[in-house]
Amino acid sequence: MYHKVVMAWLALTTVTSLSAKDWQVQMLSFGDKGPMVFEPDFIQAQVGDTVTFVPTQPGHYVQSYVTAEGQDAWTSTFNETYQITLNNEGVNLYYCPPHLMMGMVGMIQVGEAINSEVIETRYPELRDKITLNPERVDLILDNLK
Ligand SMILES: [Cu+2]
Repeated sequence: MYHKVVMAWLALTTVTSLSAKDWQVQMLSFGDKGPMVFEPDFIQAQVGDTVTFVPTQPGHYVQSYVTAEGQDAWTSTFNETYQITLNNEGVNLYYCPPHLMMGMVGMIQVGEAINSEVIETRYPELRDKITLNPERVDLILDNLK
């Protein structure tokens, strides 16, 4: 009996470690951290995972700002459920264009943050456009440290 349980557990963990994960990111006009947010706003993913942006509340879309090397840039349309596949290691920074001013920004790290210098170089230009509570977005970038 014990042997059977262990074998079942081994089979289950093997399947889990081999299968890619789909991360769900909600686009919200009001979330746990305030107005105009992606939830969660930071994901630590692995190569092969997918991310689905879900228009839980209307009026949002998602566009990449900096992508990992080899990762295609992306832009969805308003209120679209949009999925990307993470084929490359590195960090992806993205935002909701109509609400960038309000700090609607998110970040996806895939494996190691091998392009963190590119993110840090390009972030100030994005941050300059955020007028409401840019400190909230700084906290997202702190995940790189
Ligand atoms: Cu938005």
